[in-house]
Amino acid sequence: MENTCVCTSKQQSCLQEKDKSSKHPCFSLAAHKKYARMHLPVAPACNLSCNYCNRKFDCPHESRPGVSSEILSPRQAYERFLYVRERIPNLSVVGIAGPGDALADWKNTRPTLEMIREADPDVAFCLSTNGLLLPQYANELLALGVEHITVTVNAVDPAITAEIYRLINFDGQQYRGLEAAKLLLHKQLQGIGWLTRHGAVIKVNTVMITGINDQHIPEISKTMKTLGVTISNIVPLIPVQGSAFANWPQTSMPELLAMRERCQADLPQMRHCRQCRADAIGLLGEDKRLELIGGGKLVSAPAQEAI
Ligand code: CLF
Ligand code: SF4
Repeated sequence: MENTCVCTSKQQSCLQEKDKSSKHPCFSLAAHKKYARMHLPVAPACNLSCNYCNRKFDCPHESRPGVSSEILSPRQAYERFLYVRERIPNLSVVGIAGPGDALADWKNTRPTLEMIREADPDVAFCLSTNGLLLPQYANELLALGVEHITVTVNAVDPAITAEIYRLINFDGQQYRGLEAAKLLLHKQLQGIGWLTRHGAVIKVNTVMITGINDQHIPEISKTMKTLGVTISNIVPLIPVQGSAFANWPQTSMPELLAMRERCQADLPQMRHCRQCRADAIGLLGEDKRLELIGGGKLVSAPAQEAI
């Protein structure tokens, strides 16, 4: 059996999880050179304002900042999937990774996945989110067959969370400061715990921000372990022009590697993330999008009105 990245557990639940992830290029190190994923950029809206984000670009949680993406309608995304599936036989995963938040744009994410599932019962679904709406959609996600979910958790202490997010838009209201941080954290923990208990495979992304959450990351790993998270992906802060952290120091590779080593005892670490675009297609790090689709219509993801 091909196994997930680093876990060597022989427990039944873990073996089932390994099987689920055996063709997932992000959750399985062994799969990443064999199986391709495609992202469908159907979700431009977002309900948060992270201090490292400039909404002219993709969500940095699961994409490389600095490149604008085209936005597809659910129907266009479905057609793209059919087109790509014909040309990439080792396509194993369809992911929704923004360019905003997949759950904040559920009205687009859901029909996209529904149409694809109807045409293909086997392709795995994957989704990344900031987690604010996880409890709300967790049931539907599993019903649609989304078994791999990435949640960005940058802190488990609201005082630290509050330094990373400027504002949260939830249920028609805006929240700021500690109130916003507590709300986000509560929803993240609730959603992650529920999903792992119901069989989903969860990866937690953490943006390492020197001087804000860097010394706190081991605490995040410990908490995520207790919630049943499978793998951690610690990514560097990339200061993006126009964001609140534009002048913050970029996390260095040595700092990042040392932190992964430190957290490894609690959670397996992803080390092969390519911080790919919200419209990436192909093997990780070998994007086939231009070759298959051409330049496409490049547009900036619109900032959500309320933020
Ligand atoms: Fe896409 Fe993310 Fe699913 Fe992978 S990417 S939604 S888990 S299918 Fe993978 Fe790309 Fe890193 Fe993401 S290399 S940015 S971890
Ligand atoms: Fe930007 Fe929203 Fe992603 Fe935060 S969750 S980085 S605000 S797109």
